[in-house]
Amino acid sequence: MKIAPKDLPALASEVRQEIIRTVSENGGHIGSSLGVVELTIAMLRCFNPVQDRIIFDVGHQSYPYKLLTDRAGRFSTLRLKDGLSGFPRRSESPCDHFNTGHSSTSISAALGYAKARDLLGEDRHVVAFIGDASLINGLALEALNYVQETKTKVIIVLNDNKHSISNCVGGFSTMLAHLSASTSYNKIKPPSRTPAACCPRAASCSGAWRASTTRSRAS
Ligand SMILES: Cc1ncc(C[n+]2csc(CCOP(=O)(O)OP(=O)(O)O)c2C)c(N)n1
Repeated sequence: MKIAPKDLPALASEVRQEIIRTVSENGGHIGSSLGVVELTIAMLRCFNPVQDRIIFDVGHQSYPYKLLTDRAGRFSTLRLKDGLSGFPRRSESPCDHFNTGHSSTSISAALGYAKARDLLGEDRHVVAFIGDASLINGLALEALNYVQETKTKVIIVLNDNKHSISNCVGGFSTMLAHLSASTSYNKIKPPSRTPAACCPRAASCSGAWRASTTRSRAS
């Protein structure tokens, strides 16, 4: 089942409530996950989380992804013994492709997955999902430099929320601020606001969420 575009705000609200409810009980990273609910929904409507490789940087922002892929029924066990991890874990789901926790590793990991895909002749997208603070560390910059060199297709989704542990500072942060205020960026922004509505792909992740929450609430 694929959720209609008009129902997506309600879905985002349900996801947020579930995260707040669970983190209030179990603790965890709340702001980073609440900040990427719509972005995660949009990603899951554009990419197939099993077939494609979505790689979260740090992974502290992956709670909406866990809920919307196959873990809504187990979400109340987040960060409990034998429960769901607070970070992506391959052992937890076929939708998690890279175990994380440290920052700035996603682009180099994505490059590895993309190279493997090309060598094996596979057809899948490889996506690094990275925050603006993680992007400016050495490992991420080296990988960025190498992406251009290899000509391998890697999609980088930058979550530029201007925050790390505190406000982001420095040249990169200023450059991104200028970019987001530029005329050319603001020309392409309005149409890109509706990717969730226009992307036809999307494994029925939002459907998986509805089905599993219904199950877990019934039991
Ligand atoms: C190597 C390493 N250094 C420091 C941290 C601690 N840390 C966790 S999240 C974070 C900031 C992440 O900020 P950003 O990439 O902008 O993501 P956001 O929280 O905004 O989603 C840091 C420094 C870490 N996980 N790994």
